[in-house]
Order: sequence, then C-alpha cells, then structure tokens
Amino acid sequence: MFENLPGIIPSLDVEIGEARRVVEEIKDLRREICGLKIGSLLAWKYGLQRVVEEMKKTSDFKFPIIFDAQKAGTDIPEMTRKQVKVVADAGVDAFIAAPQGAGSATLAAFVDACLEHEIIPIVVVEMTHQDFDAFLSGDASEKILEDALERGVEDFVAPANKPERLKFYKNFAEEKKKGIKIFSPGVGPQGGGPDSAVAAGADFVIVGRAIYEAENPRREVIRIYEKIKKVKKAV
Ligand code: BMP
Repeated sequence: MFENLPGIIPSLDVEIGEARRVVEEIKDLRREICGLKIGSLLAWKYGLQRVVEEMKKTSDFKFPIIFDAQKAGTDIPEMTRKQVKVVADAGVDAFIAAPQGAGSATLAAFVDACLEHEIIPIVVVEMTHQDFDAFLSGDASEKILEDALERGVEDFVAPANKPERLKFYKNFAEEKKKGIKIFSPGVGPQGGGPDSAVAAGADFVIVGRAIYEAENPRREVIRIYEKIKKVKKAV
C-alpha cells in the first residue's frame, strides 16, 4: 500500500473544511503524496467514519488513510482490540500505535487486531518531543522496535528532528534482516528537515503545519518533494 517512496504524508490536524481545501489542492500529486494522516482533532469533533469518507471522496479515493489517534495502543489489550475494530470499520487503511508505557501484550493485541481486520499497523518507536522518554527506561524504544519486528510489523514512526536516532532504528532493523518503512514527523516547526530525515532512512515524511499553514500548500508539497527526491536518488 505504501510503495511509492520517498513521499509525503500530509497530517491534517485542522478543521474539516480546511482539510478538504488542502486535499483538493494536492489530490493530483500522486507521486508526491503517499497517504493522508487524520488525527484525534478531526475524529473527536466530526466522527472518524465521516472524516474518512470525506477525505476519500475529496481525494477521489487515491490515497490510503492513516489514522493517528494521538496516541493509540496505550490501553489494556482488550480495549486496544476493540479500538482497532472501530477504526477498521470506519474505513481506515493504517492505524498508528504508540505503545510506550503499555507493554508487550497491548502491542501484540494491536498488531493481531490490525491483521485480523486487514489494516496496516504502524508503530511509534520514538517521538519527536525532547522529553518523550521522561517516564520510560533507557532502551524502551529498542525494545518496542524489536518486539514489533518479531510480530511482523514493517511500518514505523521515528523522528525527523533526530536523524541520528532514525538512522539507528533503520540500521537496527536491517541488521535483523528486516526491511522496514519509516514514517517520519517532526519536519518544519519541530526542527527537522525533510531531506535530512530521508537521508537518515525515512521513507515518508509526515508534514502538518508546514503544509496546511503554507500560503500555497500545493507549492509547499512540491518543494518538499523536490528536496527528498534528490536525496533518495543520491543514496
Ligand atoms: P507538525 O508537522 O505540524 O509538527 O505535525 C506533526 C504531526 O505528527 C502531528 O499530527 C503529531 O501528532 C504527529 N507526531 C509528531 O509530531 N511526533 C511524533 O513523535 C509522532 C507523531 O505522530
């Protein structure tokens, strides 16, 4: 489903009318855009199913929809399974979990339920904000990656604004002979560069404000794409 790399995943953390406007402007950019990320703000306000339907219709059903509940996969395994079913039933194609603090049984429930309901599990290994691990043990991120790899997860979120960490995760998976795809937020206002993220191993950059707050989101998408394409060619 996420094959056309490198690419951009706009993060639509805006009102529904604004999300429609952005998607209308970029929907023919099929090389540049690889999916649309919708999140808790849209889902809580308008209902997940309605948002998924509107984004699919607006984009002429061209892009997979990733749901980022900001952040799911943190509850008991039984609840996590039920959450995955609700998300899959709403028409979502891929679901992001951040199991930091939730444990292995929750991660297992998340992955199993995603596979059962035929949606793609995406797992956050490390977050972009600086003290994301204040309450975690030092090697929590590696443990999450290792556990998820053993469960067959191939898609991960790692920070664009910490390229050395991103590279570490990509290499960690490669050493275990696992090909993974990395979705990378933290570009623009959070300090990361799309090109340095791709150079470090990101396959897709997740970009929110830098696109939806741009005067011309379409031009911004093309500009970001030109940057990451150059890096990918050079790698
Ligand atoms: P922005 O490009 O405006 O900073 O938005 C980043 C998006 O990526 C937000 O939806 C945020 O929830 C998400 N995100 C993040 O910023 N850091 C992470 O570690 C994981 C995320 O999913």
